[in-house]
Amino acid sequence: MMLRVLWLFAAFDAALLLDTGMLFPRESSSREVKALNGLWAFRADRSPNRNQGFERAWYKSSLAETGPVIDMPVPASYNDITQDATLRDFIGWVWYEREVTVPARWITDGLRVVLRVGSAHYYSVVWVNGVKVTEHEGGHLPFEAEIGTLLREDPTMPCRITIAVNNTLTLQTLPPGTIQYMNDRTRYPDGFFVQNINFDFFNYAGIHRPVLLYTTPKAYVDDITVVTDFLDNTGLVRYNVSVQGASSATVKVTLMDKGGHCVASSTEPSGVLKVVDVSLWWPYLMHESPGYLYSLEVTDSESIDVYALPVGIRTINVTSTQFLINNKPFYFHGVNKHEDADIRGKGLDWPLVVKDFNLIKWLGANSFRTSHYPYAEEILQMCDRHGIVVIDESPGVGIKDIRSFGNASLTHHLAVMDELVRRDKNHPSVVMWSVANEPAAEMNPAEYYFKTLITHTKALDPTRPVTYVTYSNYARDKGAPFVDVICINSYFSWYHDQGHLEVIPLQLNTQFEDWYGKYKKPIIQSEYGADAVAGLHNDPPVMFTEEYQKEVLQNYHSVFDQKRKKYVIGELIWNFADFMTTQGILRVVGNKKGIFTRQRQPKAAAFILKERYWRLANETGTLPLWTKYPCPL
Ligand code: GCB
Repeated sequence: MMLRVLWLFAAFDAALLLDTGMLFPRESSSREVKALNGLWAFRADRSPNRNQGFERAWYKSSLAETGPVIDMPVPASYNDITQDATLRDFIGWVWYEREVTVPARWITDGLRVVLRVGSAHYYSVVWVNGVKVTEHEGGHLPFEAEIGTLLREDPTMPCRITIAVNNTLTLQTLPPGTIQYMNDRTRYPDGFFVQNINFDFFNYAGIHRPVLLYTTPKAYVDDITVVTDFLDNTGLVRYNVSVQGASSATVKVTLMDKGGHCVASSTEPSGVLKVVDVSLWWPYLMHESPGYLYSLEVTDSESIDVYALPVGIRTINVTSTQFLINNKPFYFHGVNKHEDADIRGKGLDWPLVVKDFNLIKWLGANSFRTSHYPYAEEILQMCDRHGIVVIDESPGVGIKDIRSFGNASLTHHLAVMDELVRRDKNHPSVVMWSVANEPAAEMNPAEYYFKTLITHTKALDPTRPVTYVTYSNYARDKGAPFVDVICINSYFSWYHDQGHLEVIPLQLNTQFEDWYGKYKKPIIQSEYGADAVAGLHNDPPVMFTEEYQKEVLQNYHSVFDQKRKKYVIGELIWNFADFMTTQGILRVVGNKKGIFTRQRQPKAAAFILKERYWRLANETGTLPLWTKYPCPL
């Protein structure tokens, strides 16, 4: 037991490299949250250099005074909201604005008032009443600014929030991209340019996640980190709390079970809580009651601020052939997703989120990868509660150009990993970090790049394995020596050997034997699949029909079944649902490799996978009680 506790302490020292917190805003007896979702005024800066908004300081007055504005819902991508193709494909600065009146007590009571943007794609600048309060590089992750002093300057004035967002990608952004000007005036009009990207999803832009105002007292809980373990029946919750603005560093922490009973408590800012008769956090289909969450209630010494963090107690370990959750082998039978839907693009949408979880559970899937960027925190909270296991991926997708392996790129990538780990470190559902998808890992600079990135991520969080997802040749992959788990994408009989389904078993077998033979690490088939246009049929199968997609899957499955007894620890279908991409001759109104359509209706492949996943669950897990009764989900 003592050794375990020491190990937990060691884990923490490294995690403390992150200094300020990014706790999800939660209401409590000391905190209020006000959502600024709904309609905002919106204006795209269509000036030739896209810079008129800054030159004329659009943030200094109401946006409507600067020129024509339209209604824009938040959260949502702006691209598919209007009938205007030039706004759909717009590149450059767009401006959002709305006014908000805050309760007088927020000002008179001397509270901290924080403005938080869940995510905006890609570069954002924020002003409050014309004063710049923050800027942030990168989509997919939250950023904040404390704005209380600005509100106090004139409490009678409604507060005007202006957010400028720019979706321009460069060789140093994540994902990378380039702007290409077309200078041949016989073929392109003056000023014509395109944005080139190396990733296969539509580059949706705008304010994608909720914008919130929240309050805390002046002395407040800034960050909490938990790392969990257990020994026999005793759970161990090693925690570290940082409080800002208080004279004394003492805190009160109380761990409550689901029934609201206190199971452990302490008055130290860091320590280990022991939980007798622990209820562990288990994945869906691995236990009768998956997703068990305790609540860690934290207050500062004077009980002025109160924050409650959900905590799942579980362990993760990786051997050369297995992925262990709570010391039991876990087999990923899951999906890759996208944040993507009709009209709202990448905007967070609760009906869609809940529908997707119902489909995941219907399918018998126990996991997903957040391909190819961090998903909304609200989605990870659902995973915690439902026991859906997550491989949490950074936006490191499309790193193909050698200039994207330079110092500036690496520095930004390290900063993004800091932000990602800081945001998601406490989610029990998150079991592994993926630092990138399909980088050009055969290039020489990839070795230093991935060694640095993976070492850094492990220092941030020594409790979770780290991987990146590869598509390169096993012998030339420069980053594979540094990962804990090998994740491989392959598309046999799709991007090559078209129409030859019969080559899949041989090629897949070779793939697994080569990679395992060289690295002796467990392998996840992190992508495989085929496009199928829903309703298109042909037998014998032909590419793009539902029959072909089905047979691709079945051919892969026969090999998975041999190898999962050895070192293959998971299979994730590409993709959960059809999704939008840029236009191109390989895409039929988007990528059609979904087993569900974009509107979430099943194709034939969904039933194949459902049958398989439930069979795997029956073999490897414990089905929840409700599956034993004729009770529909
Ligand atoms: C891949 C990529 C994914 C693509 C997929 C495809 O390897 O990781 O982003 O969408 O292939 O369908 O080509």
